[in-house]
Amino acid sequence: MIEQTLVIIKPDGLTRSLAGRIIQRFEDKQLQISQIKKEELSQAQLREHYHHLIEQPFFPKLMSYMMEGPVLLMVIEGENAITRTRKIVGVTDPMEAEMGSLRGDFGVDKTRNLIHASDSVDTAHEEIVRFFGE
Ligand code: YYY
Ligand code: MG
Repeated sequence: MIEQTLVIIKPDGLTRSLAGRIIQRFEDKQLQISQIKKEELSQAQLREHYHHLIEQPFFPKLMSYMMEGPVLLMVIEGENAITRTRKIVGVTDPMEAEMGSLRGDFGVDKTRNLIHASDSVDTAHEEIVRFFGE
């Protein structure tokens, strides 16, 4: 099934000039960019996006990381895009992520893990609407 998913290249992905290589990985696997924009996320947007994590001890660290600078927001589209994008990105902790995945190759630690990708059909829809509108 053709799906859309939301990907965010986190601030260090841009300051480290990794955007081109990250996008290449998606394109290599026949996933296409359907929308893209560079933006600084506000505290309010981030609290909404990470609402399920607000009570976590790492939440303040996550917020300051995500506000270090602008991010690149993308809607990625293709066959089974949600699952395939998560696979290309790798698991949350870069130490656990497979080599060859983006987090495995470029992630720093559990917070500085470079990329966000939606985790289900429902969250993908919710997150695309949140950042790009209907
Ligand atoms: O979906 P994914 O990004 O792989 O992980 P989540 O469990 O949804 O957590 C979202 C986000 O929170 C994660 O990408 C970094 C941050 N985080 C953290 O800073 N420290 C942790 N121990 C766990 C998650
Ligand atoms: Mg998640």
